[in-house]
Amino acid sequence: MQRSSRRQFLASAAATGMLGAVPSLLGPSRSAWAAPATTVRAGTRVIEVKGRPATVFGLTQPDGSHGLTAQAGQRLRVNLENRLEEETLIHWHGLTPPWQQDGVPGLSQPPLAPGGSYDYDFALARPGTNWMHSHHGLQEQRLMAAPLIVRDPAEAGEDLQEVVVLFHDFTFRDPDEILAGLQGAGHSAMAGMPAPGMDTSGGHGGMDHSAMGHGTMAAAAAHLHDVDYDAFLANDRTLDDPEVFRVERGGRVRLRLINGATATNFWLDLDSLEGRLVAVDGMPVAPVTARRFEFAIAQRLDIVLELPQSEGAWPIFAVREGERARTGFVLATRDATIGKVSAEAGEPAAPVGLALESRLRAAAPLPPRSADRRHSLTITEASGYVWMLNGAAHGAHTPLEVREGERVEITFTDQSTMAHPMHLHGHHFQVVAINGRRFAGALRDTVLVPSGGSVTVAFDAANPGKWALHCHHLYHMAAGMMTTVDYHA
Ligand SMILES: [Cu+2]
Repeated sequence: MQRSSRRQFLASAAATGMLGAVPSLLGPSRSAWAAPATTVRAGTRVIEVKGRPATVFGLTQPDGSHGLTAQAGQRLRVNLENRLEEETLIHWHGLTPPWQQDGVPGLSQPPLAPGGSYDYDFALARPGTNWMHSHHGLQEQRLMAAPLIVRDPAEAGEDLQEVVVLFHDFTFRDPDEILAGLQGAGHSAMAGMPAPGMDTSGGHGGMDHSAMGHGTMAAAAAHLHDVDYDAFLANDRTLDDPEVFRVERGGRVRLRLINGATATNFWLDLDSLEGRLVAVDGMPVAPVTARRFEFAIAQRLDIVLELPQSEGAWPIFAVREGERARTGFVLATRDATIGKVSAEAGEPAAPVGLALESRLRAAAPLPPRSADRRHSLTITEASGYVWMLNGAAHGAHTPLEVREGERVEITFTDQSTMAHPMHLHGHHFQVVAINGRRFAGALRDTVLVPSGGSVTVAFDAANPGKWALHCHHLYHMAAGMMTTVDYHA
């Protein structure tokens, strides 16, 4: 893009209300989805964070709306335009397209050159709260991420207000410098801790495995964060100026929540309200009622609220694990007074683990069947900020062998000092064991594997292609933590 046209784009972005106060992330509902294709522009936007302007990326339709809404049973037809001065490529997280349209550079298709465009066209098999984000470099850190909501036509008549919120961890720093700092300084957050395994070839070097198999975290060695942030965002806003969704007294609300953070696990905190968790990663679960929900990187939570029959304002928070820092938004009736909400919780949030995961049960589990094939993936780290699966960084990895039609199980065993949100593309897996204890857990696409723990997932190999399987912590993925599942029809 020419510099002048970029300036015009920013000016028009400002004119259409994209500076700071976006009333809603999603445009009007698109009942006439069939034709023509929707244009989505990968471009830049200016948002305001803590009183400072910040140029970030965005995935914006020509009418200014950020993100997409579609209908299950129809086709996703998108013309993706690259309006940046660098390459990009967008992954439809939670959808199961043909693998050539999955948006992973170098695996599904080449990255999209500046000024170029790609047409995507595939069937939307199921409804769900999903998202789309860059899978190129570290662009996701600069907010190349937006909601991708697939509505269920069967729910169209329901008296249920939809509230869509994408959470993010924000930094004014250059993500490339953050990664270089992590690689150059070793694990700065781990100073004073026992050295992790130094054996880059095997994955059994030097780690103390004493916590394995006991269902406990490797608490002494585990750490929660390796990147510091300037702010945490909910639909681009902080709690200094949160988005306010107007709701009806006694109304029913479906929260569609997306953890779009690159390196932050949150606790979703309903504060004074109780909510019914009805889906994770867009896939229905037997409802779980609670006030607080573990919410790992890249996961989604669909929570139904029955609001009180009174005027009121109800803040909803996402608290960074291990810290008091939080972001959020507010539900408020028309005449309610909205007070100031602190960006700090009263006390630090606990680490995010698998307490919720172990309670989840898929509403429609996989048919019972013994595994035709079992893979194990051991997670290790090496000095210089190298993160590996089975002792190999991406590029040196061996693709996991699978044949079409098989029931496949993968056991992730985490021998590193951090938890890792593991994401499989092109499929939904069922969580079937935690630390060796079997159960018929949730169907989803991203599961957290805690330090010192193990998680087994099962899936049916019904979507042949070349699929990424990786840690969704952006810097871990960039530092090697990705392998592939590759099979043919
Ligand atoms: Cu990771």
